[in-house]
Amino acid sequence: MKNFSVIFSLCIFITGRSQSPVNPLPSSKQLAWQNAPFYLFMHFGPNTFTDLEWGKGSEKEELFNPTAMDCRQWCRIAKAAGATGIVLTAKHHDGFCLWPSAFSKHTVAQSKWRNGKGDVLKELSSACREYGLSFGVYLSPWDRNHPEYGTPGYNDVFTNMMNEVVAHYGPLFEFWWDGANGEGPNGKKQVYDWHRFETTMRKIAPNTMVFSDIGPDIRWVGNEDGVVGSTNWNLLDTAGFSRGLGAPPNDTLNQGNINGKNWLPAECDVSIRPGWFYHFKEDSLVKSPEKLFDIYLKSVGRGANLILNVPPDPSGLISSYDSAALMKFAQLRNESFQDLLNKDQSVIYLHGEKIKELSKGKDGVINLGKNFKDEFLEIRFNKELAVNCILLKELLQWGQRIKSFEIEVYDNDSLLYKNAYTTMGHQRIISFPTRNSNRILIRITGAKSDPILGELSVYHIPEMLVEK
Ligand code: FUL
Repeated sequence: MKNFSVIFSLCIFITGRSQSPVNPLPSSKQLAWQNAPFYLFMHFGPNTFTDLEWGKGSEKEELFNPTAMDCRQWCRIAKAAGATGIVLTAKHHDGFCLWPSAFSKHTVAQSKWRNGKGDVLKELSSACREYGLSFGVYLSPWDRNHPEYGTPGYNDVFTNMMNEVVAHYGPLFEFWWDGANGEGPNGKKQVYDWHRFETTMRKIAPNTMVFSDIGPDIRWVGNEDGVVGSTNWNLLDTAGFSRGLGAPPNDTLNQGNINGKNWLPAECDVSIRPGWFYHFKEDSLVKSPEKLFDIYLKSVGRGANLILNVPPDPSGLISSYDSAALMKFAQLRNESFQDLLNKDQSVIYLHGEKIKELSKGKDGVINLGKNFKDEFLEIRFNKELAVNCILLKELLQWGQRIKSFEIEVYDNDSLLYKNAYTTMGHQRIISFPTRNSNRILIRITGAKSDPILGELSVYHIPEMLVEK
């Protein structure tokens, strides 16, 4: 299907209107991370060979023996899928380390793979560098193998492992702390020293974005379906909460807190398959490209990041089922969001006054001012166009401000479609059944302070992809 789009870059800055910040604000590393919102997750380890999701920790090291592992294949696929990085499970709950850690005897070095000389983190981090991808690490604090788990000594082990991973395979764009906290081999649960883990990470990797239920840099989204709330505040109150069982309720994580004290953007984690690890029996259950697109609209299209899990198989390769779905998913995104319908034949008006001829491809700044409720943005086309998708961006460096907005789609004076929305955030992709329209109105109906918008784009996406 031929797709159409119109991109409006708002290259104006209306002077005399304040850009004073509405706190809390994102750090520059958080903003940069939000600007690269789609990357892959890879679950790989003993479970890949035992068909389990949670290994027991007692698996023999020799089980881990991928016969044809090729991290460059993983990177080629990630790159072609339009992902910007890969986060690997360096150690899952079974405790097996995919690098030869000096702090465990349950690692690749004790396996027969590559005669005990293999190192998945080394191979993947260098392949990522070669392909221009960011590299990140998931390190499970829960460890069902380590003899010290359940004793204070294990906090040293975990801290040492973080040091090791950062020193040998960094820089890391993201570090993933799973909140799970079950029993270890001695039947005891660990009391994690989160304060120490956090200060360690800050010291050794200040530029790494650290994920957990409650940050410090990225929050969990409260489900494993890849869906953030249609109301999505980048703000969260974390005081009194902890990771794991003590985390905020899932719906709070899903929507954030309107007046939250911390800037904590959401990351949507979801697997391309039912499980996180590869299982042969799930080859036929790989999510369809259309389903992945729907997830994209409900994560990236609501201002969150999407980390999509694509688990390598026992040979150490990404299966053709997963890569085929990823390639088609990339094609759907390209078809939907890349073709410009019209570069010159549309103009944006602010409350009836023409504000700028449009130029393609550059974000601008438009401040709707204190009286925003009396204003509206109007996009006028010089002919009727088939439209069904609008992408709006709020510029977050001054804080997240917009609480609610409305869209009205007209043909001359006939109202063809109208809907109300809550947050706009980093980007909001709205889709609706196709209308032939020559003008669209955007009204900001609620905001904490002057609404500040960046890009405003109108598209015609394949009808079957309109959000359900
Ligand atoms: C969960 C884990 O228990 C799952 O195995 C998986 O790693 C998922 C991403 O996080 O907490």
